[in-house]
Amino acid sequence: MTDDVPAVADLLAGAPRNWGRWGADDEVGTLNHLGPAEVFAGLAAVRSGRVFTLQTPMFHDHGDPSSPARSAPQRYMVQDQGSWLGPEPPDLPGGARFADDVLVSPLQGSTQYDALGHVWFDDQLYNGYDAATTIGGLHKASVLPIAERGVVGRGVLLDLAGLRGKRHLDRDETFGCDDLEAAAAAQGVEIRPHDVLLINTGWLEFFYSVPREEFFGSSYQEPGLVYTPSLASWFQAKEIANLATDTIGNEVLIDPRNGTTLLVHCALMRNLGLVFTEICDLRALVASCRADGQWDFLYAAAPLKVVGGTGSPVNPIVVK
Ligand code: UVW
Repeated sequence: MTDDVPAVADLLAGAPRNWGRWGADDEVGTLNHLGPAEVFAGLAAVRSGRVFTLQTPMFHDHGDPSSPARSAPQRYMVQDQGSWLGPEPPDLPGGARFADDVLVSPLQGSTQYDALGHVWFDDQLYNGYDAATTIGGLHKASVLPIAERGVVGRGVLLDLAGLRGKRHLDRDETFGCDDLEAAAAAQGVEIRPHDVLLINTGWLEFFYSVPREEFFGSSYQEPGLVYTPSLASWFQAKEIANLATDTIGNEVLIDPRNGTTLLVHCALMRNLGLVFTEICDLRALVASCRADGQWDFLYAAAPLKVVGGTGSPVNPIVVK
């Protein structure tokens, strides 16, 4: 550990936790807030039936906005018409043909759900699970129970870029729960218990407007939530079921005040069991909400059932 960077454990001493709240075996945390009543709350927010999909396109000409710290997703063809034009065509009698390809990608390589065991400190994951249970795949708090459950509820979009009158927030620009409340008030939307909270920083708008190299720069930083004790208390008291943003980490990755990394993940994901969705392409949804003033909707997402997975690519669906 770098000498002048404080320990996350010290910064979060006494911070709120939801460990044990949903039982000693719980692996889905705040998704426990979602049930039939929340599905109906989401359905009640549907007014026009207009559908939005929130995954960023994979292998877009512009590149993928996934973390430069991870290997880039790859896709390659293993069979196409060229296979039949070559010297050893596949043996497929009758004239039918098919194309196949292979995807190799970090599970965090696109818009994604994080498993609750994705980030930890002090050798303990969410709900007190031993960090040794991550070895060889997450044996506890993997993405599988999240995927098996599915996520459906009322979503609310908070337009932080709009609140600050910017196309996108700046690198290192932070916000907290007071700003979330201010955005909701400015937009005239109510944040209700058990909502799925989506936050627009405009960061993907920025990604697609500049060359990828310029976006990531030599040392990558992004705007986002910054930890304060009141932030953790706010999320716990509001009983937010799922946090989704248009950035890679849902937080300012390196805390500009103390140099720690992933402090919000530790406080909200590890301590509270708050489920994170990252790199959401909110551009079309933001444009629509700004135009019609409707900031709540039905939100649904089905991450992939990856046994032991630390996360899963996902294409969340919003219906307004
Ligand atoms: C890390 O950066 C470790 O994770 P995430 O993809 O959740 O931001």
